Amino acid sequence: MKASDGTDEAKRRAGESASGQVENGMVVGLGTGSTAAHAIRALGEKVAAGMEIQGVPTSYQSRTLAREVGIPLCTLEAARPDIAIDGADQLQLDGALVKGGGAAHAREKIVDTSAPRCLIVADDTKLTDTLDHPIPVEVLPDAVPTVEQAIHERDGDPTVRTAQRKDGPVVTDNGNLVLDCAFGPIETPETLAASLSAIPGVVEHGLFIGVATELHIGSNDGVSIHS
Ligand code: ABF
Repeated sequence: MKASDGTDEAKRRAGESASGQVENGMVVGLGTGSTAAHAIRALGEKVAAGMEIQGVPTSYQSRTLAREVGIPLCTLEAARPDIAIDGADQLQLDGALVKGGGAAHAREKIVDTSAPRCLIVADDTKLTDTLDHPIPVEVLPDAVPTVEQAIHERDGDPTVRTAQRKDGPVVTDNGNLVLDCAFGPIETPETLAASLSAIPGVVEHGLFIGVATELHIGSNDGVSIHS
């Protein structure tokens, strides 16, 4: 299989591969990002062809796209997903992930962990032996200074995420801020995940450990599936 250069084609292959696991009658967690968007579009085509599914969106972005392509939506109050399909920023083959590049990781973690099957879709440039991507940490606005201090105490380097327009910080769907926290290579992701979760004021962080049940990895000429 050829290594990809992270093109949209490789993402499309991954997204469409995962959408092929969705069966009639299922409730589907709808992930965020450009790779998960391919899965949502493919599911929209299935709905147009007569398949009956419901989607639980993980963000404003995925809710908007699902509406556009005609996927009926529901909430976690109404039903639990049978399967979730979501993207990642970096991943190991054992399923440890960094997510949160879209600042949607809090709701993604709720929806992804509520499903018995969580399919992660990504192009092969995101695979790594050791996670070293900065970890997005969603923080209550009042807690930014104390969480920054706690990240430094854990040998991390936090940066408040700012909007591309540079006129202020990124605000999540939940009204919070995001600290991108660089730790260098992360040898024991589960230990760091537990340590970040313990900081007061942290709403959720982007380390997803033991959540993924299947990885659909797109390349230039195909998809490899790891479970
Ligand atoms: C979401 O979108 C994230 O948790 C992850 O940060 C990002 C991946 O985006 P893309 O597929 O566009 O690279 O799933």
